[in-house]
Amino acid sequence: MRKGIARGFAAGLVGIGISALLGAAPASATERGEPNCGLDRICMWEDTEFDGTRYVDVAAAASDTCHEIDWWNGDNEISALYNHSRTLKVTLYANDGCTGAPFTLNADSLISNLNNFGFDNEAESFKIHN
Ligand SMILES: [Ca+2]
Ligand SMILES: [Ca+2]
Ligand SMILES: [Ca+2]
Repeated sequence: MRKGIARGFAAGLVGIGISALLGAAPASATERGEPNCGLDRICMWEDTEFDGTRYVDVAAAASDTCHEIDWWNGDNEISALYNHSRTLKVTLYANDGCTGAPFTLNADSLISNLNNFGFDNEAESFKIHN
């Protein structure tokens, strides 16, 4: 479900302000440090570079369960994710109920900008599996 543009616009302004404070030079991954996501957990963020609201922070356990991303707090907003499981994969789905286009992330992997994979602000549900 698509939500209001005003909210996204406001978040964008906040992002610009933070970037300005940090200076012009983009920080490397090591300078920024690890995204804030515990071992054996799967985390997803509203904004690129693991920024904004961390809408998803769940324990990694393999199952057929479809995990819903909340329709207001996360659907079609996820822009970065960290699969901090050493062994399990995560598959995002473009629609609710683990339907629609899938996107799978391998174990122990992270993506700072889902736009690079054509999946920015698309995910609405996910599965954790082997
Ligand atoms: Ca987003
Ligand atoms: Ca979607
Ligand atoms: Ca959802």
